[in-house]
Amino acid sequence: MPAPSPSTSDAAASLCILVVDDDEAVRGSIACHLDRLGHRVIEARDAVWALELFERHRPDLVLSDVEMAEYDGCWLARQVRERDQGGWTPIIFLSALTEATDVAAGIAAGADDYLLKPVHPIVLEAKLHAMRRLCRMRAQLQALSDELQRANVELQRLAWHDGLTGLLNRRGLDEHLDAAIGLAQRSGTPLTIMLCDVDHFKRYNDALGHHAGDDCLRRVAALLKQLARRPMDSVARYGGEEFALVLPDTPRAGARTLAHAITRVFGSAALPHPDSSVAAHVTLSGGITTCDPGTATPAATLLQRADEALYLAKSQGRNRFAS
Ligand code: GH3
Ligand code: MG
Ligand code: MG
Ligand code: MG
Ligand code: MG
Repeated sequence: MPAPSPSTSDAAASLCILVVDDDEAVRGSIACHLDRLGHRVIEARDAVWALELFERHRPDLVLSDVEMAEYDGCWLARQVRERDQGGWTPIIFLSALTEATDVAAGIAAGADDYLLKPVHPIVLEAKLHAMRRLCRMRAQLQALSDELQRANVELQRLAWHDGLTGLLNRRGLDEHLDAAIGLAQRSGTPLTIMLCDVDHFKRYNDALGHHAGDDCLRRVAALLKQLARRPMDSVARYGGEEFALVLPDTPRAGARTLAHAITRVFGSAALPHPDSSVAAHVTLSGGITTCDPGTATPAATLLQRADEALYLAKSQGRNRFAS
């Protein structure tokens, strides 16, 4: 009866197979058979040498004897599994030990299959195909899991960022602010929060339309990003036309300097505003609060203080910062 042939895709690629046996005749005969099937064979007559070859060639599969002088096949399987982290090299034991406990010990050591010697070439070939199929499924699972991980990263980016401006959104700000407060406490440095609100933005929309309003918010976001440009600074879209700046290691004087810079840059960037009571260009009002080193202030309290200061800046005439 002819041997059942495996599917063509299973039979297609040749494998690199590490054959380990202290009996030269057995090893030679297996190697010869695998060679005839078109596989690349590397041979070792003891477990230590096999491990060396494993690390050097990273074979697709290990076919190993169990009983060998000094270190046995179980030792080899354990070493291979330790070095296989994140991957999986199939290991098939070929052994003359027939006790059920020998089989169990071989599998426990890390082997995927355990065949009794002498193994029929057709059985060996069928086992190779089964292992190859498992490896392919494993690779597919790995690819799926990588894709899932990438999708999760993208999902988190979307969940934390604002679609219009690309800045952190409110949820991203909350996460970020908690981390910044913790870091400020641990490092004993002052943390400043600034809330900026576009003045008379409703009138801007009414005069130029919502599309122009969106463009304006993108320009405002880009300018704020340029101004708060230290790697640890972050800028978020807090709400419609409100932005929050989280400025680690920034004392009150540093915050005032940045506030002046913001007012100056918006004056010189001259985003025209056709209907503002403040200036002929887009202006911002801002509220500043600084958390002194060593004080533990919750995020909600800091945001509330910044909001109160912003309200003050608005009531004092806009286009200014208050703290
Ligand atoms: P104030 O100087 O007191 O801040 O006045 P204001 O008009 O800026 O404030 P108000 O809260 O009355 O109006 C905010 C406006 O911002 C109204 C709203 O339509 C607009 N807005 C909020 N989000 C967006 C957005 O994503 N795109 C556009 N184009 N407009 C937005
Ligand atoms: Mg042996
Ligand atoms: Mg507002
Ligand atoms: Mg406003
Ligand atoms: Mg308002």
